[in-house]
Amino acid sequence: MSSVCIIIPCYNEATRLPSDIFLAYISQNATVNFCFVDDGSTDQTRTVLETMQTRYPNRIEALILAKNLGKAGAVRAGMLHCAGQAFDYLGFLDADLATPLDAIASLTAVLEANPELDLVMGSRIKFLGVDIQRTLFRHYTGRIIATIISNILKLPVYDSQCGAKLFRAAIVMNLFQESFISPWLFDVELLARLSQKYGRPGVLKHVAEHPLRQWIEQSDSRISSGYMFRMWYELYRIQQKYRNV
Ligand SMILES: Nc1nc2c(ncn2[C@@H]2O[C@H](COP(=O)(O)OP(=O)(O)O)[C@@H](O)[C@H]2O)c(=O)[nH]1
Ligand SMILES: [Mg+2]
Repeated sequence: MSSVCIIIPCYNEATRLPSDIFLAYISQNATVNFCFVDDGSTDQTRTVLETMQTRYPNRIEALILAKNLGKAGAVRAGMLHCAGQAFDYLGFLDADLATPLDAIASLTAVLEANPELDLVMGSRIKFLGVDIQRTLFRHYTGRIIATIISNILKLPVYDSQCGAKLFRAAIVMNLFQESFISPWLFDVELLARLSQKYGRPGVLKHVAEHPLRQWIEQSDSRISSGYMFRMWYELYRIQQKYRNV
């Protein structure tokens, strides 16, 4: 059976993190492990994570960062930390479980069934039969940003920013080696790095999107409204850095 480790970046998640759901999931899914990364939180996140770790010391790790690095830095630290361990697949999900944990099995199944794929990304596509809940504002802004990103990358990617991604472990060390320009748009950089590695359209054989069955946006986002302005500058810098891809 393939083993999976999921990185959960956590910034001031002490009251929001659904520990019970994680612990119940661990008890029912023998092949899935978690690495929670405390991203320099100023609340009790560290205690919450270490308490979970004591319940399943072999299956849950709490990686504590002294300084706040932002989501990209926290995910990168967790991925690099786990890349040397004996997992088949490494991925990440948001701490608020906007993507429920049962997505792990469906994303794993996609990589298992398609040996040429290095990355499967959850995609929040709203259609009949799935449960994608986002405010109208976040839906529209998200769709505009995603479309611009798709054009910058020159890839037909629908939802680069979805916080649910699973990688074949062998690719992780290389892909996450260099630090990211942007704390929130690192997914764009990951796709640009894969384009660099495989060329375009070669990358299309190695990355797939998979529609999520459920995504329930949690209202208390940790992204500040001021970031909406900074984001455009970061996108510009990413475009400049990877312009020869
Ligand atoms: N805002 C924020 N979130 C971080 C940071 N580091 C890690 N995260 C995690 O990034 C994930 C996504 O955050 P969230 O507020 O749910 O973002 P959103 O749902 O995309 O608006 C959560 O698991 C956070 O705990 C950070 O420095 N700031
Ligand atoms: Mg969220």
